[in-house]
Parts: sequence; structure tokens; C-alpha cells
Amino acid sequence: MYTTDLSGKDRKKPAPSAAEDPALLAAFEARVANDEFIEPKDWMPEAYRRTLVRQISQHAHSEIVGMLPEGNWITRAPSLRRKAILLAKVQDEGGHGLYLYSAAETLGASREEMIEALHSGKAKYSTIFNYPTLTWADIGAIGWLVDGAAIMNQVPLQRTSYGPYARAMVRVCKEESFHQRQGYELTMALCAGSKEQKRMAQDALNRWWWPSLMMFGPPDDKSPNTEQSIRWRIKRETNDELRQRFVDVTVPQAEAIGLAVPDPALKWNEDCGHYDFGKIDWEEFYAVVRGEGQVAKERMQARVTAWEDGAWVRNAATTYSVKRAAAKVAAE
Ligand code: BYC
Repeated sequence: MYTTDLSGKDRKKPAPSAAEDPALLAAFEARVANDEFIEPKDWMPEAYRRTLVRQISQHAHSEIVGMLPEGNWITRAPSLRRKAILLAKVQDEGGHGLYLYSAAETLGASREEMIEALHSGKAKYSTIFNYPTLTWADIGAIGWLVDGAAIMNQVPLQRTSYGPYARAMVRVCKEESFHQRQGYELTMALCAGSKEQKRMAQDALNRWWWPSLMMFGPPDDKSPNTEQSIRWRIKRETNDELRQRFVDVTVPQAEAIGLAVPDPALKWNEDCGHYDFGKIDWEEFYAVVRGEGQVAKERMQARVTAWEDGAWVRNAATTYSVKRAAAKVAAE
């Protein structure tokens, strides 16, 4: 049986669904503290459900919008091998979005509601996808840095307290690991190539480094959701903890291929065993969250157009399933 600590403890019987009362709340909190998974039919506080719908749907939107910057380069990949890799990766991201929308649906959110919230600008998605992909080296930087940051954040989510979200993350993390490696391998190839190719790789690192650090969210003392989400074991580590781990892992990777991280304040701190790094421009982060990112409008327009152009497919699938159900009833 799955549990969030993966240690095989037996799960208690699901609590009955009922109005929120202190005894149910105490039982729920005890289960979470005991590292048990909460499942869709279990009783849960309304605020826990809302927090999960918010985070999981934002996560799903990020995967779907995140297909756009890389999709932009599929037809311009420099070789068949690179094109096949990029196609597979972008397709994986679509799959991640679908598992995540399904996980949010188990909490009572409808797909239409979530999509409408994205298209109307009510729902957030990761700031990182509001930056443009200017050169082929950006595809390497996205895999290496953006998927690298994503996996740092998602590995702990395999042990998040909500079962469907945690289980979706197991497969997502396996795929993200391939994504990160293909991005680093692409960047390595550029660094081992001509001067101009190495310059492109450095330029991509310069543009994607700081936005990648922002992906982890605001600093802990400015993060309104972290404390409660950690208590409910939705988040297993804080934004700053994960950001620091990303910096510690990624700086040696840059050095190994001869790239310079664009941060003059970056310095190994012997005393604490971590890198110290410079100040993040939080004004830029909040501006991008507000929808002022360089390509934010373009991204949303692309999503709305895709949704509208795909209406006939959804209608055809719905009509077919109604016909099949009717035929099954008629045959019985
Ligand atoms: N961008 O209290 P906080 C991928 C918002 S895609 C925009 O710390 P929380 C990939 C936050 O929502 C993977 N908004 O919030 C795909 C909150 O606003 P609301 C994406 C952000 O939720 C394709 C407010 O700021 N990964 O891998 O405790 C190609 C205060 O923040 C951002 C996920 O979605 C941001 N970066 O923590 C390649 C991971 N950061 O909702 C790759 C799942 C914060 O209160 N999500 N905000 O209005 C999480 O782990 C958490 O939601 C976060 C934020 C760590 C992101």
C-alpha cells in the first residue's frame, strides 16, 4: 500500500465524508502526521482541498503552457536525432499536464473550470514560460535548468500527502530526469563545438539562470502558502531549501563544461557547505506573475487558439462515447 513515507505502514480506514468538525480535523491531521496518503474519497478540510486544486491545476497549466517555448523549435532542430528527442520531450509535457488535470479532477474541480481559469488569466502558471526561446541553445538551457529546477521541486512531491498527486509525480519525475539529461547533453555538445556554439550556450545560460531560480517561488518569508502546506505535507520542503539545492547541484555542472554562472556574488561557503548567491530580482518575478512577461500574451493566445481549434475533437469524442454507451445499453 502506498504511503507518503514509502515505508509500507498500513493505512487506516478512510474517514467518512461529513461536515468539517474538530474531531474529523484532528483525525485528518493525525493521518497526515503519520505520513499516510489522503485519497479522493477520504474526508479532508476544505482549505486542504482548495490548496491542492490551486497547486495541482497551476502545475498542470505550467506543463501545458511549457510545451510552447520548446514546441517553437521542433521544426528547426538541427538534426533528426535532436528533433526526435525534442518531439518526445514536448509530448511528455503534454502527458504530465493530463495526469495533473486528472489528479485535480479527483478533488471535484472540472477540466472546463480549470481551463477557463487559465484562459481568463485567473489561474497562474510558472513564470519561466513567459520568456522567449531565441536560439537553439535555449532548448538545451530549458532541459538542463528548467527541467532541472522542476525535478528538484517534484522529487519531494512524490511524497506529498495527497495520493493521486504523489503517484502522478512518480512517472513525471522519471520523465523529467530524461529531460534534464538531454538538455545538459545538448549544452555539452554546444560547449564542445565551435566558438560561436559555445557563445550561444553561454548566452542561453545568462538569460535562463535567474528565471530558473525564480521558478521555486518567493523567498520563504514572503511565501504566504508555505507554512500551511508544509504542515499538511503538501509541500515537503520550502522554496528556499529547494532553490539552494538547485544552485548547489547546478553550479558544478556549469563549471564542468566551461560555462560561467552569471552571478558575480556566487561563492562556495565552506562553513555552511553551500553556495552563497546574489540577490534575485523579485520585482521582475512579481511583474511576470502579474502577466507582464515578455511573451505572456503570445502564450495565452496560443493556448486559447489551440483550445478553440480542438473543439471539434472534443465534440467528436463526446458524441462517440454517448453512441457507444447507447449501443451497449441496446445490446443488453
Ligand atoms: N510562477 O506561497 P507561494 C515543468 C505564486 S513545469 C508563477 O510560495 P506555493 C516543465 C504561487 O502560486 C513544472 N507563480 O506558493 C514543463 C502563489 O500564488 P497563489 C512546474 C508562482 O504554491 C514544460 C504565490 O506566488 N512546477 O516542469 O506554496 C517544459 C505565492 O507563492 C511561482 C510546478 O508547478 C512561479 N514560479 O509554492 C519544461 C510545481 N512561484 O496561487 C518543464 C508545483 C510561486 O497563492 N508547484 N508562485 O495566487 C509548487 O511546488 C508550488 O506551487 C510552488 C509555489 C513552489 C511553485
